[in-house]
Amino acid sequence: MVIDTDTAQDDCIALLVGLLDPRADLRAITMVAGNVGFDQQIRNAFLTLNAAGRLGQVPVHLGCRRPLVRPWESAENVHGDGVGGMTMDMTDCDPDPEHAVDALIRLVAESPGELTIVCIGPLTNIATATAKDPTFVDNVKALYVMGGSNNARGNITAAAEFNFYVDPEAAKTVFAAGFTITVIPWAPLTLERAVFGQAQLDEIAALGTPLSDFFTRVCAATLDFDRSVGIDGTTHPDSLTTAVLLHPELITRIGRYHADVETQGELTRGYAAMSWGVHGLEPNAAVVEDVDANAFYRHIKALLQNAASPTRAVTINDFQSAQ
Ligand SMILES: [Ca+2]
Repeated sequence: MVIDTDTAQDDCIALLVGLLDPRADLRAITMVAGNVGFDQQIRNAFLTLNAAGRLGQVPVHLGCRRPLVRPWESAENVHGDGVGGMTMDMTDCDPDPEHAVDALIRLVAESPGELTIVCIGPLTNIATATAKDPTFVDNVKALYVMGGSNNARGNITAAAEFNFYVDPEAAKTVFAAGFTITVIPWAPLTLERAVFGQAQLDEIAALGTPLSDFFTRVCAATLDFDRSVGIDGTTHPDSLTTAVLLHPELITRIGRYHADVETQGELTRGYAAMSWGVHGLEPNAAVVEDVDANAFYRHIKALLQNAASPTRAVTINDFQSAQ
């Protein structure tokens, strides 16, 4: 797999899944504009590689620094810096010189039909690769897309989930392009099945491993924000997206939909219109409707018990909480 990410909070945990799950073979990390400042996202990716003890082993390619046609909007009010104030010496933490879009095109061309791209940020890089190389769509095995809500509430607006809201034109392009797509939506799935409450967070903290400390730190700002908006725990849509690719048995219900994304709406920019088969539209995506929440939590907890330890010392600085 390749993980296309706007690295902050749960993106970091998704990268840990890609780096540490025995079933995973993570070939590259590609960066896209999204959650927090682009350069901060790069640092967050290297901090995560360090936490997994994999620094220097997986290339980080830098992609599009803004959405296709709109100014970038951040979720820094949700995530702070995305890593709870952690910093480390970034000497020799150099991104790969190849642009993320070119890397995606090359990697799937080298192994046609074999690589899945886990898309856990806005879809700008994927849409750009689709436009740049007409063979890209056919060379990709599948996209696992975290985004949108399944005819349910958004998070950045009433109608829209963040990834699709930030670059709705990219999301619309990707759904129309002919990929094999599995969607992991924000609502209701993430809100009902991928929130870790206080008892689970306490269990994770009690593991006492470097990775459990990393998890707690990375999720700190988002936990404050979630509680301020009535979500009683930390949210894990990106790590769920990565986990269901590797462990499809986590999925307990999935449906075929025609998914499209609103780009023009007065109140609904980025809304994911997911038509469930009665409107005469050909399905273009499988949408995960339910998962085994306990099994997902146990999967993440087991991952954090991993003995991996950081190769570089990490400093924890004061960080701006979402509150
Ligand atoms: Ca993300």
